[in-house]
Amino acid sequence: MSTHANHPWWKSSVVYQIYPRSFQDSNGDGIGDIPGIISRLDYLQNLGVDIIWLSPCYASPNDDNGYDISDYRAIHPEFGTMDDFDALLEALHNRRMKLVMDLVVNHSSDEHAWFEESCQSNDNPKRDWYIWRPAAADGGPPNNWKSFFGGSAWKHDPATDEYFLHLFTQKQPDLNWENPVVREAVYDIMRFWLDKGVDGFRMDVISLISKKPGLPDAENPYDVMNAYANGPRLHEFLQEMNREVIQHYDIVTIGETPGITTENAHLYVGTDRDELNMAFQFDLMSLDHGEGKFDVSSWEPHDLFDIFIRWDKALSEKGWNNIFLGNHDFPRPVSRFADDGQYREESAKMLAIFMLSMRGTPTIYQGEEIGTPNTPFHSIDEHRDIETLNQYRIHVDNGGDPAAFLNAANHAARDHARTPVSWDAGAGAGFTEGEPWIKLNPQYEQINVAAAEEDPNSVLHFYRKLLALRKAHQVFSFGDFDVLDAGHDKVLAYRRNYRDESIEVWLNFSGETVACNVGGGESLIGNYEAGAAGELRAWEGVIFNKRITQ
Ligand code: TEU
Ligand code: CA
Repeated sequence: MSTHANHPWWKSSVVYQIYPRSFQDSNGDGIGDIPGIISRLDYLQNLGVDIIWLSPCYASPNDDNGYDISDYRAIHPEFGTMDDFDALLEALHNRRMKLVMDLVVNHSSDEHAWFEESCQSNDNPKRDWYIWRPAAADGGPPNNWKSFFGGSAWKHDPATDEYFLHLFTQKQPDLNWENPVVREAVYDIMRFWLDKGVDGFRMDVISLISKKPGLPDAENPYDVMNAYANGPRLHEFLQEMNREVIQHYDIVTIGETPGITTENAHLYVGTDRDELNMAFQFDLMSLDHGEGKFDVSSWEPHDLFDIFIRWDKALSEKGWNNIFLGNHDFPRPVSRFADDGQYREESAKMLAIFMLSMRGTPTIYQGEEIGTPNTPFHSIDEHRDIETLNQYRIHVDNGGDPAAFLNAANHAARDHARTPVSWDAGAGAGFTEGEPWIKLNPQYEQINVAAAEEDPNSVLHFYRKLLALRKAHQVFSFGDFDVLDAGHDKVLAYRRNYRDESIEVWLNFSGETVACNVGGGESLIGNYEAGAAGELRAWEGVIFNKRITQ
């Protein structure tokens, strides 16, 4: 294995995200859990990933599936015990793998003891831990801010006759980061997990923690990605967090950052900033959004290419990119960006080549490695996500057509990513022996891990080969990224160079054979047998060896 002198470990790592509710159930209650994860560690190790990012597994009333935390130091009993957690961490470390936890501290649950105390009276010691304001002059909410999930961002508390701020659901009150005692409490939580040995944090909506002084009306309150992000004290808080906690551990920090742009991103992840290591961009999320995400608009492949090209330019020299095509908030990449029908396998492999041949740290979301497609939802009752349920109600209350909403949700809903991993063709898809908490992907009898293991040409085996290739050659993680003149607007081509290594990547984002400038040469990996120069077949992806020592 090559060494990576002068590069921190997380730059040459590949992350795999686990959404614990939907990964593997071990006790038949239909809900994924930590013992279930432990039972699949051989699979993850054989896949070739290095870091597991675990979505929240803390105590939570599950209004937003764990992104509403009622005790930051406890494991949700549905997921197991603290002993189970410790066993998971140890089992990962024994495999020389790492564990990144989700840190959700823009808000807590309204069932957190801090908030319960904060509600007790207008002058209790924890009142100032959250953001309380009296009604506006007209008796309504204090300002025009909107929740990310629809409706006002303020909820009235009759007992103390004030409103509290919640940028997400009503059960996710925003913490008041202006209060230094709150910040210290957050740092303590971080130390608690780091002292156990966890290897870093993915920080939920960390771009929202600093609110604009005086909480003025937003110019466009519906532009939630921008209106509430990048507050004036944000970077002061992140630098303080770095000084107080991060710099004392050898960890990775990944910001989830709505409102980040290629212009302001270096403020978060610039090597000279002492804040975070990487950040999730949101351009990819809004790629197909019209008036919001349930208004699906069309896009062209070059819109997608531009996003990755711009982000590489913005960060790769003086920061670092996180490369991803999906997560628990997105529909499935093969359905969204490629073809989940006739060319499902080819196009899923092409997307894998794309993601795993870029500069940056790639993050694979569970199920992507078998090319899992979206799940058709036939009625609102099949949906579980609070975002979809809220927006549906708002849409219908405003006289909108329910069928139109459901159609949009079949493209955009977060539940596509949250249907369980399909492990085998048995009842419960090998995910559960009970009744799953959300419907299974209806194609699980054909598209599942066991079937993919049997088929040497499967998407899964392709991921394994690509991950091994990426690990063997530093050019994948660190090489320059030079976009080539592909000669066709649905083809992306780039050259990667690092020291004495050089590769060329060609990707056809269309279901047609297209004429383009592809040359030829020795292919390191591709989703078809070697082809003719001058053309790429439907969804073809290929990496040429321009100069590599094997
Ligand atoms: O998501 C942040 C975020 O910006 C989301 O609101 C995103 O815009 C939304 O999913 C679009 O549909 C994080 C978590 O990833 C998400 O699961 C949580 O619901 C949210 O924070 C609140 O904690
Ligand atoms: Ca379970």
